[in-house]
Amino acid sequence: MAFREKAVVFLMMMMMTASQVSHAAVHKVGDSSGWTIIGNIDYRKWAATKNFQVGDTIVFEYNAKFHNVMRVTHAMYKTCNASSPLTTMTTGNDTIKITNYGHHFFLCGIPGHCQAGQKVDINVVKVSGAAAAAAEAPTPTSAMASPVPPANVPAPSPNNASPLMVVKGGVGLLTLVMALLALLALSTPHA
Ligand SMILES: [Cu+2]
Repeated sequence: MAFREKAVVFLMMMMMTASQVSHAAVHKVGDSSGWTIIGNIDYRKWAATKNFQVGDTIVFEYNAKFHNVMRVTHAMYKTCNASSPLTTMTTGNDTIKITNYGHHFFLCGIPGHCQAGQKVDINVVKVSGAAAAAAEAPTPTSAMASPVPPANVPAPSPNNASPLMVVKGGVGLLTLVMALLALLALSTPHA
């Protein structure tokens, strides 16, 4: 593997690490109010203020005597149909880990509650550009195990392909910084 390719792999690993860190958010439905019909909480508004990502966790906190959480289809969500939910949760502190993009519809199955507004549409929007590519790329396990070239490989010479080529037509300062970091990390063992 050429030095430049190693730099690219390393760069992608760093970007994935960065995106994983920033993705692991926990969203409590209704914030401090939780999952309820008291106070006419606008869960549509609540959801609109959030940036849901794959890997995030959704928490429904409520009094299990009065409410539950049903995951339903879009049609059921629209009509508040609680007759055949995809899943039903009843602990009062239910967590759902988002594993895929798209809409995730939930409602309270207690009669009248969904009609009163106890329903939420968690829309996980696909992120665009480099972040998405990094997030979706398979984990390079072997590269992760040994990102440093073997000792018998000559150290990269100054006229070797520069990682700066990687960011040609680039995606900004962050990428440039990461490329430089990757270069540093790759060259250090040979210094
Ligand atoms: Cu309810």
